[in-house]
Formats: sequence, structure tokens, C-alpha cells
Amino acid sequence: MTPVNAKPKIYIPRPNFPEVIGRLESHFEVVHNQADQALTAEQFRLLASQADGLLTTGSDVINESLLKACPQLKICANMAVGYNNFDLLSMTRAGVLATNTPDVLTQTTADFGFALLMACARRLVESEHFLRDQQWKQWRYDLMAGQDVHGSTLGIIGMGRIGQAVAKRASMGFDMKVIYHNRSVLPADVEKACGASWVELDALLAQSDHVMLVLPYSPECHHMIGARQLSLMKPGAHLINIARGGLIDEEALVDALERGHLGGFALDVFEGEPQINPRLLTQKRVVLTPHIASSTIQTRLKMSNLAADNLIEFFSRRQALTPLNPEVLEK
Ligand code: 8YV
Repeated sequence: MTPVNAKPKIYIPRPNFPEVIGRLESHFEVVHNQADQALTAEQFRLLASQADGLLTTGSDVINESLLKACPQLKICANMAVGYNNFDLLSMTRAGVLATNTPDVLTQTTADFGFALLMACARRLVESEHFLRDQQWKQWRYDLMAGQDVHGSTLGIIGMGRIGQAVAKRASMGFDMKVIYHNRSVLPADVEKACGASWVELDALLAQSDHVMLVLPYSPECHHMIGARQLSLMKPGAHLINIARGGLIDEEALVDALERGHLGGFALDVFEGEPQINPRLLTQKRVVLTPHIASSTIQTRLKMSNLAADNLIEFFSRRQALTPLNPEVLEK
């Protein structure tokens, strides 16, 4: 039995900032795992089953079966804006609060989306490998010739905070035409501030020189970019994904590249990550990064502190800064 005045127990399954763990330790009994080796689902379940709160990341799945094994769990504070790792309905039913980390990572993630776009269109990684492999023999008019970014058309799928931040960089900084597809059309003043206009998805694919995915993942949009959508893209166009791997059918993507239809693609997220489809690894015109779009020290620290603040607020005042199912707080 838990002693009456015992501190709530917080479990942190993956490595995190020592200073944030230290902050949490002044409020809670904290169990954490700083090893660079993810726990098995069974190990995670066992440790979570003894916790009052979890500081999760986007890779830690909280579903009905886990919730059943965790009767004392009251809050999962995700250190991510995306929360497709949460079964929110089951969490609400079980009275478990879910929180995420919006806003603090918007600009950093948009910066990285743009970096991937530039790297892909200008063949940055391929050129670097070429040089390191000592293959550079002379100046050539077409050496590693890529495609212009400035003045081209960018299609953004998903126009939330990050999509809008990417659009501003493109329209203001690179004089690009920006079109977007989103469930809802943005208010005219927001569209104007982003220099972007709404189009149907098929039209976006057909008109864009570069397509960027910035939408949340849900089972309804699983493989929303498959063979048909890829065939609609302009020959030589680029695809950039900073959202979730499951949005793209990776086999169809590699097929489109191998057929010579796509100019290239850049992925920061993968279906089944950190496992990578081996066909992706052998392609030249691609940029592949290990889910680091939000990874600057400043931003990751803000994300970690916001997740910690949600835990502290919840256990001290039964409130949260960024709740996803606030109805749990009203019960
Ligand atoms: C995280 C992300 O790094 O915030 C998100 O949704 O994808 C990334 O910023 C990742 O999910 C780990 O929590």
C-alpha cells in the first residue's frame, strides 16, 4: 500500500535532460532510464504499471491494454506536439490526463523542414558523399546540378502552426509560390500572413515542385501518399516528410524514385522507426535523418520543461498547461 504522504511516482522511460529530471526529483519519486537502449514493451509495461505519472515521448505507446496494466496511472505528459502514440479516448475513459508540448517547437521544426527541402533540392548530402569518396575530378557545368528552391512552388500538406511557419519562410524568404491543403481553409488574414492559398490535394501534388508533409498522423491518413498520389506529382519534384512515417507508403515512394519520376525525397520520420526500410538506404537522391526536426538544445529543453511543468501542475493543483483531454480534470 502507498503511504499517505508518499510522493507521486513518475516514470521516464527514455533518456532526458538531467536538469529536468532533477527538477522533477524535488517534487516526485522519479524512476528514469538514461540508457541508449529502448526498453522492450514488457519492461515498459512493468515500470509504467507502478507509476502515477509518465513523461513519455512520441515513441511510447499508451493504449487500452497498457492502461489496464496501470491502475494507478493519472497522467501521461508527452514530450512531443504529436500524440498519435496516445489512444486518447481510452485515456479519457480511464481518467488519465494526456498533455503534449505545442508551440515551443514550431519554429525549430519549420527551420528543419526547410533545411531538408534545401538539402534535397540542392543534393547536399549526395554531393558531400561524392566529395568525401574522392570522386571530384574537375569542375563540370552539371556537377551535382539540382533544382532551384527560390521562385519555385511549395505545396504544404497540413497547415497548422508548423505548416504556417514553413509557409512564411518560403513566401517571404525565398519568393516561393505557396499552396496548401488542409482539412479546413485558413481565415483570409492567416492565409495572407503566410502568403499561401488552399487547393485540393490532387491539385497540390500536380502543381508543386516540392511537397512537404506537416500534418498530424491518424489511422485515416495512413499511407495518404501512395502510388497514385506519387504519380500525380510533377516529374522531378521533391517530397519532404517532417510529420510521421506512416503517412507515406515507403515502397511506392522508392518505386517512384527508381522509375525516375521523383527528383528526390527527404525524410525525418519513418514507418516503424528506428527500423528503416532497407530500400531507402540504398537510394542516392535522398536525405534521411533520425527524427530530429525539433532537436536543438534550446527547443528540446523547452519541450522537456513543458512536459515536466504539466506533471508538476497536475499533481500540485490538478491543472495542466497543455492538456489534450481537459475533461479528465473536471471529473
Ligand atoms: C519529437 C515530434 O521529437 O513533437 C513531435 O511530435 O515528432 C518530435 O518533436 C518526438 O515525437 C519525440 O517525442
